[in-house]
Amino acid sequence: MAKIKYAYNTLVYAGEEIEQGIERLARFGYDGVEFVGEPDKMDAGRIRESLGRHQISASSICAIYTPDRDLVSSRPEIRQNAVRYLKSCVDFAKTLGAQGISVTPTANMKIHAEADAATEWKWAVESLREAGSYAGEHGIRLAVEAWNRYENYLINRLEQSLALVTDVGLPNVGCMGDTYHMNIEETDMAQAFRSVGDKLFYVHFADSNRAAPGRGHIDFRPIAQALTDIGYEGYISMELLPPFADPFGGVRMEEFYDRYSQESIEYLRKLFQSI
Ligand code: LER
Ligand code: MN
Repeated sequence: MAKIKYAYNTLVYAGEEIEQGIERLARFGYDGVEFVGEPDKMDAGRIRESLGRHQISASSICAIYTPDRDLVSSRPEIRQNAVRYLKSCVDFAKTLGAQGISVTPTANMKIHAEADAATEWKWAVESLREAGSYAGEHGIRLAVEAWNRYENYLINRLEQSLALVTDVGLPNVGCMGDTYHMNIEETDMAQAFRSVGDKLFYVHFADSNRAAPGRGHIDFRPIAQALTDIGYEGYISMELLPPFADPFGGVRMEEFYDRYSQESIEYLRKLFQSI
């Protein structure tokens, strides 16, 4: 049985002190905590101390790509700003002891290209190579996450993530799948995970409606089987978000705190034990 580790993206724990989220995840038996990538707004030293106290690790940094942090902007200063931002996330990850950072070339919710496909691809490769080299020097991995077509136009499926990762050509730059997006974009989610193989660095789990696994209509069994078969030993991080058009608006919904945190890990432990 593959040694899967479980994490939870604290992005959804809006409106509470980060220590509360760390304590909750440790209490429910999670291995890791995923942190929002806003290093300037967070006290890394305090978080590190809290992680130590609760004996839980930092799994990854969920980088936030605003329009001025766009790795494939047509404006070189914006691409540079995005690389600078990623480097600051590398420093943040290192302080917390996190292994990696999620990456999406293009800003969140950007659905139109600014140049022809070949030019944008070149910008993506260049930006990722620069950020990836810096990350590599610090022992941090970058995971290129595919997002659905309504949130992003460049990388929608794992095969595109793998193509970009191959062109970047750095050992610490790999792929990342999120079952919410994959349910929209992939023909066969389990097969998509298999085809990435050992280049799979990180995984987000959510059901079809972005609620806790088991509360929508995704069949997680073939996915768990695929992850087991490819020997995936990284984190599965729950990234659960409210059922709104703007899920990142910070709306507080009670079930996403204790209830979904507990339910998700119980559901997945039972599933992986049965594989
Ligand atoms: C965006 O939809 C996503 O899946 C996240 O991992 C980043 O916030
Ligand atoms: Mn995700």
